[in-house]
Amino acid sequence: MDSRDGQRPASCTTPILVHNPHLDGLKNDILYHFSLGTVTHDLPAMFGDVKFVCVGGSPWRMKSFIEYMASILGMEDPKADYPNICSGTDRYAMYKIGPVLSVSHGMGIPSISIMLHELIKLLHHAHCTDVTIFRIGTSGGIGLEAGTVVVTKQSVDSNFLPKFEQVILGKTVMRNTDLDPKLAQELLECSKELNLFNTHLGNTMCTMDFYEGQARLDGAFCSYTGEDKQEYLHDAQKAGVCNIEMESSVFAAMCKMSGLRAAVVCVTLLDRLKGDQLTSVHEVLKSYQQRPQILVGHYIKKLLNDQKDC
Ligand code: R2B
Ligand code: URA
Repeated sequence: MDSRDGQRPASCTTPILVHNPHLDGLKNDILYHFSLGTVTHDLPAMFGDVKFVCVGGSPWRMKSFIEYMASILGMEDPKADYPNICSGTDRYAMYKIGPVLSVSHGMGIPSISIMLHELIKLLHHAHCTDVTIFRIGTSGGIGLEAGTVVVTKQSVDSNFLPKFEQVILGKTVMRNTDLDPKLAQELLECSKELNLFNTHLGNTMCTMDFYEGQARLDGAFCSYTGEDKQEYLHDAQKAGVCNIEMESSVFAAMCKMSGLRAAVVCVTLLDRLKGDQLTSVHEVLKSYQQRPQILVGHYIKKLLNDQKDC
């Protein structure tokens, strides 16, 4: 890959945008859920060099991602126990190695949305430029073998529409869920180079719930039949939905508003046309969860190597 394809030329830097006139009036912007702040921490010194951010649900997985990045970038320190930068709180965990930041976001739209507000402000206060962000995670596949990686083309809602609805002052505001098509293509190329697992480009349905919201028959409540479920999932498939998860829509919307190049890379843990319960053994699920990390890790390593060669 030509580094010029992956990143903007040095002469044309893209800042991280916030759209909030009230922020200028804050003497100390407290990023409460990170336990960081603009007065208590030197954010430009701590984060000014960040070029890649990877976010994912579990704190444990985000620590293992930074350990993996350290190993593939040759930045591993056998004595280092990568410290959690947000150790003052147990809401989110954050790790950093060189230009790579890894942050957990919990489950669901409200949780990732709070994290992204503070992450975007953090990158803005740190004067970061040209940042690429990835959500790596798990999902339920539709008509795909378990373990398939899906790079999201468009994040769609439960009616298969590419939008995220945010309620502001009691009014519903529609936000666009476009992701960077070039970044998605570059990730697919990386997957071909790796040749380790199947990777698809497709739409991702983002839901508000894991059970009824994803047409499962095994929640505490269920008011529909197995046939209703199959019909809904087949309709989703016809609309180009390859997988279902719970954060991509607000992730796409917020990244677009802030000028972050963004991609969603999720592995499927099961084929929802065949069942609802996660029956694979722990080791198999763990190895599936490493696949988005391997793909994004390869992409980051390649871009950093291309830049060194320039
Ligand atoms: C995927 O997996 C989680 C639910 O198990 C949720 O955070 C998601 O998007
Ligand atoms: N995550 C989801 O949101 N759904 C699944 O089916 C599996 C993982």
